[in-house]
Amino acid sequence: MMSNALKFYIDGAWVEPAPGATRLPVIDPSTEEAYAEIAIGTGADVDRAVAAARRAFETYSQTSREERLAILRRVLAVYDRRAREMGAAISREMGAPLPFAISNQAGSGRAHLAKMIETLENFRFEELRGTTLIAREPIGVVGMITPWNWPMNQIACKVGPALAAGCTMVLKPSEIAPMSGLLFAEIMDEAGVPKGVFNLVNGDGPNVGEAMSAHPGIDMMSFTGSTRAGILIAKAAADTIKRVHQELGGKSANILLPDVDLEKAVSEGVAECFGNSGQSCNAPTRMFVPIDRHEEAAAIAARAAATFKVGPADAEGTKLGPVVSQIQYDKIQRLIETGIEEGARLAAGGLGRPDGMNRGYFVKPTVFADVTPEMTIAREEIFGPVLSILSYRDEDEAVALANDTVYGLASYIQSADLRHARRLAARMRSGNVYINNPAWDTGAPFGGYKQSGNGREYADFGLHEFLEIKGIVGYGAA
Ligand code: TXE
Repeated sequence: MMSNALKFYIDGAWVEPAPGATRLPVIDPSTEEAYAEIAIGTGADVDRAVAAARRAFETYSQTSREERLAILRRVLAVYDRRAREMGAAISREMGAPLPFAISNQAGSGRAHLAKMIETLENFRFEELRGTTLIAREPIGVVGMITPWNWPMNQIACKVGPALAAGCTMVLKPSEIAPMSGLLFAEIMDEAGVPKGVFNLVNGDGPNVGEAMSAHPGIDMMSFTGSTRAGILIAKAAADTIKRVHQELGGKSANILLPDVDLEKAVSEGVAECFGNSGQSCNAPTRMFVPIDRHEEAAAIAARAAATFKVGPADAEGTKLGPVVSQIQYDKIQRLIETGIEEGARLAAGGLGRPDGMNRGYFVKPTVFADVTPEMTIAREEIFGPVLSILSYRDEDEAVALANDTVYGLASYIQSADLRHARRLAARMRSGNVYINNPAWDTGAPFGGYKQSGNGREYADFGLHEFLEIKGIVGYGAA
């Protein structure tokens, strides 16, 4: 068991929380058993972490590209050495099947760190336009609040660019899945990141998260999580005019054009939707199929869903682990119930746990057919292994329905004709479009239109978020 779980990492040391902290059990979603405890801090811990980060900013902001590269390379080396441990920590805290947690969850953190090293090697911080120098400088102290669904993906895609930019930071990982964040702090420590540059405080949203968002010593908030919390963070941040980067919820459409191999496109669509037990902000949860192929698509999706073996995260052969918590389990059940009540047809799965499983937050892989655009399940983010199949009559209708959502994180297009897919991509009101389910690209900007957030993460797009721009006019005068 991790010895630092009840501590915070502040100013280069593991410290006891300030008086007033409480404790929160960490629950294994596969068993519903508490296997660790963390401390839930208060505003006093935030104050202390921010003070350390502010002091460190004085020197860290002045470091050279080479110094920052050396730090990032050391972080990556330690991260790689502890990658299996990281995968195991993520698997246990949020329920992802162990092999997936190692390769995809821990692996995504590695990929971001490696990409940031490459990005920093080539990044232009300064450019001269006429006599004006445009200088990109670190924004200052960054507050980071991250969720439980892709914990290391989110932490690495914020910490990596912040380090590269010359920022210092205070991270509050999700209190639901905090063990990977604690392990990450150990990695930062072992890698010799200068003291005060990276600080970690555990806590909940209403206290620690709010204190960070409102803190005058924090120059920017970078948040990934629900739209609900994103709004609260932006409001709390408003009085200090800090920059707020938000990566929020989604309800992504997947348009299957009539020319696709339906068997392949539907099965892949199910897999994309159910991956990580449906707990990805960009999951394609609304599948749009031509109206005359609806029955066929529903049958294929039901067959595909049946191949998703549900099981504990550490069991051999598990394809679908539990969802993260009782709260999420209840939310998903409520939405499945609403889907049935509003008249959608269950093609696979449904209410309750899979047969024979009575402990653990296990949800049946569920497919709804005959879903119409106004139904709750077609509008609200479910965040579980639940797919909705909708129909369209012609392409204009497909585009209109796909865009008819408050969210705008991602869209998916399936077509045998790449040129056709490209034309359609231009009509999607979302920050990402995926054509024919491509491999993950850490170089593609990631972020949302509309209520899915603002700002972009990954590679140089992520790095820009943590920079201020200074125009020095007359710099190049003769
Ligand atoms: O998220 P929260 P929850 C969506 C998904 C899910 C729903 C609820 O639909 O079903 O959100 O999940 C911190 N000030 N996503 O309730 O609350 C919190 O401590 C500052 C999509 O678990 O947003 C945690 O660190 N911080 C999403 C983080 O926000 C606050 C990933 C995320 O928790 C806060 C997760 C506050 N007032 C959920 N309230 C994605 N974009 O991928 C909470 N937090």
